[in-house]
Amino acid sequence: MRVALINPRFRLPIDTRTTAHLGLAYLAAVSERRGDEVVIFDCDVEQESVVDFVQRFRPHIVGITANTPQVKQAWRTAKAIKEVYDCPIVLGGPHVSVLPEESCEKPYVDIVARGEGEDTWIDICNRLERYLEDQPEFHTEAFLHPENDVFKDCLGITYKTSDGQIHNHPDRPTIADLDSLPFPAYHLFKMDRYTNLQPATDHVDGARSFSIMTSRGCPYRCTFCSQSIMPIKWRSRSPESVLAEWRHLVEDLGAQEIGVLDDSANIRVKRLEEMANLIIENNLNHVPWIFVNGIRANLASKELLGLLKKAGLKRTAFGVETGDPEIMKTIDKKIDMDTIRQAFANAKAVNLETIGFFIIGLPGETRESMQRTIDFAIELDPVIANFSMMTPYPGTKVYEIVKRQGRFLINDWEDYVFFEQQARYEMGEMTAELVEEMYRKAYRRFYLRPSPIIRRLKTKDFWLNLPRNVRIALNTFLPKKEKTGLRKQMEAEGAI
Ligand code: B12
Ligand code: SF4
Repeated sequence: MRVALINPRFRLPIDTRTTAHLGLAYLAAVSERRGDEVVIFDCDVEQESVVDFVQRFRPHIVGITANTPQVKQAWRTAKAIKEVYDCPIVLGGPHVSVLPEESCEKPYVDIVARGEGEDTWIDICNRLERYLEDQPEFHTEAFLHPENDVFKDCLGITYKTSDGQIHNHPDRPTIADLDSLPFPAYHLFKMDRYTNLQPATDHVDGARSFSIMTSRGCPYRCTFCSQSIMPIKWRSRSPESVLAEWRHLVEDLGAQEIGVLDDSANIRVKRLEEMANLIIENNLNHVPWIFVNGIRANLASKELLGLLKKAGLKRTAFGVETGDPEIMKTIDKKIDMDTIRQAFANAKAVNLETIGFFIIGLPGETRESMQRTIDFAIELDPVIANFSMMTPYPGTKVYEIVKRQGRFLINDWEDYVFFEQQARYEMGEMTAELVEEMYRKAYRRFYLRPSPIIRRLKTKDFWLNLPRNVRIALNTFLPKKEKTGLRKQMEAEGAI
């Protein structure tokens, strides 16, 4: 079959980096293994319109990915396609996994695949192919007719039959053996149109920067995190499987930098040690790599980090979240400040660069607690401090807390991004003004110190991408107008 996998256009208000979508790369790989002709159409880098593409390629099925800020664009994309061309349209990804009915209610969305997608996607494609075997012409309406019952027993989907009924099938078990998955289909991306995900190496173009996932899911349940509600339990690949992909990235694709995207890569320390030893023994440690997401600080001993450094690790991130011990207890991170201090000290002792992820505006915060977060960031002094505006994603505990005790200042999924200066909710004494002030202060206090400025000015990337970097700096440091317009409009609509 001809299969189209689409990343809907969604550029963040800040000038974010553009990278190949690993979820689509996996779906494409399993489709190719099924024998399909696959095109990944990433609207962020394509010049052709998605409608022109679909009319030209005439896919038998279209899959569209959607996180929360992307979902409306996913709907627009689905609508535009359905208006000119009839085929089943399937949505997947973090947002629709949590709110499947919301998308299925749209007349132009047929199926939502929840959670991990590979097996569900192949199951859907197999059923479609069987159906098409004796159909001269395809009509969604006939395909999804309740009498056909094409999706009977198909796990992990929410879908709409042509009588308008929405059916919610049970979750699909997660893939038990991650080693059974093929490598992500990077050959289907126009790699030269991407940037590197999180530059650790000074100036590597996107065509030479790849992502890898060595484990999936996360056993923790932090109150603010979307990952904690994905129906995905923590599983890992064998060190041998990771090594084989690592070799492929370095030797076949010419990777000059690798980003490890795991949510919690160091849950099983022994596995990571074996992985590191294999990378060293196979002389693949000359390519620098980074932990893009936080690794668990409680499992980051000096010995482990030293070994990873030998294996080529250049930088690691830690999810610190807050500098306030009381707030820390409320977010279910299951970590304390001294453990975090020790993890940063361990990383620095073995000469690893560090990133700290911090959140401003968690439920219950005060001016003092947010100040403690800023002070803690300065004390830890990572190379990159990433302050996010607390954004309550649907399904998370924080979302429920705000719904009960606070008031949202956003009612549009497209605003669910966390690097903007606008507060996303208010609660008790935590006003938007206060959170926005502290958010700006965090960036100013952290970055307008001599050491981060000198560090940045010394990079080649800074000078090569000067206009972009100046734009980001201005966006970050200059105060923006408060969203009074939106608030007024929402008040008028009775939304807050
Ligand atoms: C790398 C990453 C990024 C990168 C690159 C994104 C990219 N091009 O893929 C960058 C830094 C750009 C990024 C940005 C953002 N990200 Co991000 N990101 C991630 C991260 C860490 C890994 C993504 C990944 O590759 N996963 C691995 C693949 C295999 O999983 P997947 O993409 O989810 O796909 C699987 C399933 O979801 C499903 N599936 C997905 N799409 C489809 C489509 C179909 C048809 C089907 C059948 C199935 C299916 O099947 C796939 C295979 O199993 C995730 C956390 C995570 N562990 O997933 C957060 C995550 C996806 N990001 C998140 C967020 C919030 C953002 C931002 C909004 C943050 C911001 N700046 O405000 C932006 C949005 C940017 C944008 N333009 O869309 C949230 C999403 C929450 C939500 N409710 O939507 C996550 C879950 C992090 C979290 N813990 O909260 N992100
Ligand atoms: S923040 Fe990190 S540790 Fe917590 S649930 Fe999310 S991925 Fe897991």
